[in-house]
Amino acid sequence: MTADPPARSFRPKRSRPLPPPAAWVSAAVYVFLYAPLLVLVAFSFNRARLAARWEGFTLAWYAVALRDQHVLAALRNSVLVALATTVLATAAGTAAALAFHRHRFRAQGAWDALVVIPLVLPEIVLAASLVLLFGGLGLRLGFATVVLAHVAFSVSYAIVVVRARLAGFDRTLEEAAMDLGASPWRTLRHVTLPLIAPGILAAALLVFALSIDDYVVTSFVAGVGATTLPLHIYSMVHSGLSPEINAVSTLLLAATVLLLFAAWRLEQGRRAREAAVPVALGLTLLGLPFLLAPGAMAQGDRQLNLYIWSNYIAPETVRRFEQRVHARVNVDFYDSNEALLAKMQSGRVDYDVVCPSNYMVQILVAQGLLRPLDWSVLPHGSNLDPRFLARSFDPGNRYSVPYFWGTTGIAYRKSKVGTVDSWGALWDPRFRGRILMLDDAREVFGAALKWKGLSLNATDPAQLAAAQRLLVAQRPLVRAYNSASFEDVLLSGDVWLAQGWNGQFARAMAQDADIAYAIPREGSSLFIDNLAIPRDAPHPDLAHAFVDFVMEPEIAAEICRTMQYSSPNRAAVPLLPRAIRDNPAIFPPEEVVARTEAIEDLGPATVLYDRLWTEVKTSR
Ligand code: N2P
Repeated sequence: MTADPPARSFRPKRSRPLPPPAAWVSAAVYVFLYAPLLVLVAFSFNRARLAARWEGFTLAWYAVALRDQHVLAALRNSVLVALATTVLATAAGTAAALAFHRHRFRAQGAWDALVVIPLVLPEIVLAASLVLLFGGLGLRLGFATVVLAHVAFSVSYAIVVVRARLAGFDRTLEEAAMDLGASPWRTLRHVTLPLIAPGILAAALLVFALSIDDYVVTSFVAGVGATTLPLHIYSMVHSGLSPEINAVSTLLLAATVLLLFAAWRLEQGRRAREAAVPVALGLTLLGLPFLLAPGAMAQGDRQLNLYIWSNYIAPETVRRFEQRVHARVNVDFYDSNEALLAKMQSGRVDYDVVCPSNYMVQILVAQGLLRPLDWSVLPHGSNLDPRFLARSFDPGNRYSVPYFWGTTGIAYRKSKVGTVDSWGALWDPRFRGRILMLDDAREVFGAALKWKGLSLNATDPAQLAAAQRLLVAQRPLVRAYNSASFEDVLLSGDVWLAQGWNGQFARAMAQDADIAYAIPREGSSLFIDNLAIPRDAPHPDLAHAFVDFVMEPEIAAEICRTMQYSSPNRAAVPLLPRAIRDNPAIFPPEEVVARTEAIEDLGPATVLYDRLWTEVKTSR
């Protein structure tokens, strides 16, 4: 008889206190690991709308989150995906672990390695390969692909955990059962499985926790209607940080911690009963969406899937449309035309309305990815300003209607940099580490080209090489390349000069008088971003209804007022407050517009831009 099971014999008998320096370092590591989470939890109880300052305790954000149908639907999707993943991955993992335990395969070492590689494989690689695989198989991205992908990345964990349990398993018990006449199946059911049950349960809980909060893989394989909570939280971040996100994140955190705690107890060899309380609590938290919104899934039959630039539509506008047509709107966001193109080219997404910029309309049309509009159901099109119609990228507006237009320029902190009127300011070494550039090949090259008096549609390799040299030289000055929240980084004071798009800067200026916006004297880019309907849109009628809706003067005015990009809707302009109508950052005077240039589709030269841009970003 041995006193200790082998797994425990490594443990020191008594715990000895750490020597002080080690204790300090350990403490610092724990603070580093957990301080952000504690801040998030604390701020989920903060009364203030803008999370930065403590203004007193409230539970209101939890109430807001638990009433938000979108949050509940996303949470419900997450739970369903995690449950399905848990069942599949745990079953497959257990079977594999048993096979490994019973048989020695030829080249066993290689098989062992193949099982653990997915644990260390960069998630992004797995994500990209799954998209390719699903595309090749002709699978439509949705709930099923998310589950398959989650099984793919979590099954290894299940195998490893169950195998660990099997390592201490006494095979003679199985042999005894068989000697006494039990069939292999009976032996499995009555001897093997009960003995390794804690391991299986631990594996199941781990798989559940991994699946419920996965972002990277899910974002690749989700498609419309399968938005999970992590994806939804990320999209909420795009339309402005709110304490509601902290509340939802805290709930998710609590559920995950409880389940992991239960898994850990089981792994320690505790009996299943001892893990019951944390499991029950964790599952109750995750069950909230089913209790609170029993109908959330069912109302999915009439829905519109909108894929649009971040900071381009306010939640209240979306809600207004939902109420008007009694349908649900799923909104996903992107921050570059190229991201939109990649999604559309994957060919298996169900978006009904998208928002490409001028040159991207042309590319999408050329690739046959857009559906001609039915102008007979777009009566409010007459409100549009003819200056933005019939442009070269879509001469007869067969495929697109202008939604916003605007400029790319520089916003800056006056108190730190004085006045700015040239792209050259973004190369000023005095502002090292205080400069932000868009994360956008065409815009960033555009800035360098314009600064040197060239066209931002240059295709001459020598000119592009010169622009690349400038950008490589600028790289050490650049704090970040960011197309999503460039105005926030300016507001926070981390950055003093930012290249970016006018609307978000106009909103920042309204919050902080020290911020100014300049369209450099060398000229800049002008964009017209348009609504269009993808060729395979599943709900073209609702899509047309939405496109017409946003062209109504009141709605167009609301969109312009809330997002502060420039409206191409002639009838909306008089409805805007003076502060917006007369703001030159939003509606620049004619002479400024005259020195802008639109980004155009450059055909084959695009590849050159992509290559040069990747080199800039990876240069040191
Ligand atoms: C909105 C970005 C504006 C789009 N986040 C520029 N085409």
